[in-house]
Amino acid sequence: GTARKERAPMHGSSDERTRTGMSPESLKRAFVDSMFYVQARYWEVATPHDLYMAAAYTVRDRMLERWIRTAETYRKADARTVCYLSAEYLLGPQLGNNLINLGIVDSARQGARDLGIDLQEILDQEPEPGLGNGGLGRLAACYLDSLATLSIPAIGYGIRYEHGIFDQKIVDGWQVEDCDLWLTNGNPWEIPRPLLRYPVRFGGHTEPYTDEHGRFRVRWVPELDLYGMAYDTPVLGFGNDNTNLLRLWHATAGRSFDLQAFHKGDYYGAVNAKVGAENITKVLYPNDEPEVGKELRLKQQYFFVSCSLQDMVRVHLQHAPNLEGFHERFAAQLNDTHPSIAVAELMRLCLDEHGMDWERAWEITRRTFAYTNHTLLPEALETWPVELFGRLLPRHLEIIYEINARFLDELRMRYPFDPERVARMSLIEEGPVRRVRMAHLATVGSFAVNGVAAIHSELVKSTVLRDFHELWPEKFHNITNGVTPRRFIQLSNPDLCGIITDLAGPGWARDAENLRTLEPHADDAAFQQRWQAMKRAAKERLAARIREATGAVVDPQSLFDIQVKRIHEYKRQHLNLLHIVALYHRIKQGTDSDPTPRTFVFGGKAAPGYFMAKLIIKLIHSVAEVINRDPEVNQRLRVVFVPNFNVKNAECIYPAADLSEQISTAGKEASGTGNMKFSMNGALTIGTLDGANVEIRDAVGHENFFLFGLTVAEVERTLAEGYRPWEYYRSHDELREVIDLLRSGLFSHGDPDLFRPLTDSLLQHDPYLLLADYPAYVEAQARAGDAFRDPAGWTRMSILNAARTGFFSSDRAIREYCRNIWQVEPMPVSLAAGNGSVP
Ligand code: NBG
Repeated sequence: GTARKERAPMHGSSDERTRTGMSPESLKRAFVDSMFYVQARYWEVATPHDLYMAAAYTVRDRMLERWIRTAETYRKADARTVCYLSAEYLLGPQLGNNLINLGIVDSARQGARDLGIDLQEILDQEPEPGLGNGGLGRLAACYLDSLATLSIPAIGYGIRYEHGIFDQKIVDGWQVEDCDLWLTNGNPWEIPRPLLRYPVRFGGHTEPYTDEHGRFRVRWVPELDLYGMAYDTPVLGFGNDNTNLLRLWHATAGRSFDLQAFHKGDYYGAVNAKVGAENITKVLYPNDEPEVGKELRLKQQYFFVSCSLQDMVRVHLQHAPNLEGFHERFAAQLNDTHPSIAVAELMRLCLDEHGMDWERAWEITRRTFAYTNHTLLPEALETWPVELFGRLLPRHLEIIYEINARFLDELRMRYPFDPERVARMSLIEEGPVRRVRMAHLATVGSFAVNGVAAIHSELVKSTVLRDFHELWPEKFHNITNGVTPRRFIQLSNPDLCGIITDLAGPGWARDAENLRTLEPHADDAAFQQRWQAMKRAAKERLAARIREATGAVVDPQSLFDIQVKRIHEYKRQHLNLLHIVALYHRIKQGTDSDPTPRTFVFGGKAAPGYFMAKLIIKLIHSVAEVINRDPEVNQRLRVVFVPNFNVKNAECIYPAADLSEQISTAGKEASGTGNMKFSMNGALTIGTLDGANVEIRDAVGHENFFLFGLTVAEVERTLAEGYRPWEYYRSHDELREVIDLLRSGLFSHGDPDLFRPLTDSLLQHDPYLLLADYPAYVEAQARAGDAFRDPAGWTRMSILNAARTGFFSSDRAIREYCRNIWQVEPMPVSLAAGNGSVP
């Protein structure tokens, strides 16, 4: 009834601008329309999910003209395009972000209010599109946002996982994984393209033959083929009209193999093969630092890379007669080694499918790709057993052998007396199990290699790719990571956004250097009050969320000391715990000298097969249980674990932090990006000289950062000299008491064995040097606690942190990629230039 009346007026209008207008009135009408025509619901029975879907379709309609104009503009201009190849995109909820980028948050809120709906309730309905593990996937999502905002022609290519990163439940203090179901209720942001499909082949063998020109060629006779189908999602820029494309591939069964099986009468066998094909895009591998050797993972990698390159080839051939010039049309960024099989696949396409000769194919390939390294951890560097590789991708293994043979010839010529170096640089690792080294393939097949923070890029050059740096010094770059201020300030922290808007005007988020306008106010009492109120409100919101999620009550006046990130021994959540137990111990002993009340917040997922990480989660809960229940302690200390840390939860956490824990062992965290999100929202950092912490500290000022711990050089020296953690335990009384408490059963209902694997590892090996860094960490924590008791001093430091972190905007990072690596120019899209009608 009401729905119909609401809808009536707009049918009188013939103007498309009205149909997709941005006023509260137009939005309202379109929303009611979507409820009717897309959701097929009437008002009285609409569920909250229906409201969300109707809102999402309303917003999506408003994105399409920009999207289509953008595609048209890029195509007409024949623009050089960035292709970002990434196995992960941790997008986070879309609705709120799209409202911001369209500039219609206020209109939407007003329209919703007129209909008696709270916009926030609609936003809360959106499931998390968790197509990534952590920093690497979230970085890809920030980069898509910046590429669109900077008007750079770009396509994100990836995998449409049916199940993204698992949902984390906590049962009795242990992590339990639950299947992620983000697609079950439909995904309004994607547009399926059933006709945009490419065949992808696996297995079989290769055969030599002579082509019609009498040239030697190789034909791949695969055993299995399937299809990749495109699902497209628009990516809006902020403050411009550019809207880029995120194209994710979904696997469906091919035809040839199952026809055979059907003909043989093996019906179930045929159906099974189909199911097997579709498994490829079923689930994201839940390890942030990849687990090597998993066959399905290699299939996923090749699958999405092959679809993406075939798509790029199709586009290229719309403008050109052959693959000459492919590298001029595209710059393809390899987001870590996951897509590095692209080097062999582009060679295969050039050689086998387009009849090119080797030299030319190699030239084009090497000028197309650039590679970003995201980790130095030896266990995370991807290698594939040659046997597995050859079984799945026989033609690619041949091509890799040929690339390697030519490369090694070059090396032998250059280093005639250094066969060890030649062996070190080979694409193939020799040994009982021979393996393909994907980082070497990516490095050899790319025109540029970059690390993700200054210190990390130096370490890439001096450690994992040292020989390659000596050979090609000019190939190596640093591009320090960045994060988008749209999602991580404007969307997450509306009060901070209000403060900056008052100083710098609306649209400040197009240039994060506008944050500097905060700086002159750092000591202004009235401004400080406003700042404190902003923090306070964010802390209250988080406190409410914590209560809802865990039942725990925390005091927003206390120092919020937060560590949220994947759980990993190198990230040292257990070092944080050692400090917490030390504070507990002091209070119980009556020797406490730091009366600052603190709330310790943890969040993060552990890889399902990573026992130590899961034990750390259990220990957090166990320590929390003892501390939070003890009236002698819980006035001063509280410990909480926020379950299921993801982008959605993160948006509520970063603004509420006073202190950001960035305490990895120096040399282990490539960059970190949470560190940037915290600092931009006015948290102070307690951290080591690792990853981007180094640059954050330089940017915000050393006096506004709590530094502690061994440097990379000191870590190396300590290990080289034969590190004996036991000696730190013996000689440091408090450290010994803390570890003994963990071993006493106090935190495990009397069971002294529960946390033994952790304490044993610390006392026997301690590969991440927690004990060596413990005294310095506790001392830095004491400084932080003292500083917090001076609100004006703390607030000043908080303001300066936010004011000086504009450098860590992903816009800056993307500008550097454009200039130093991709050589690509902006191509602004103007809606006004079109005739304004839908084509
Ligand atoms: C991660 C690093 C982080 C870094 C992100 C983004 C992998 C392999 N690496 O330190 O651990 O911030 O990449 O660059 O996920």
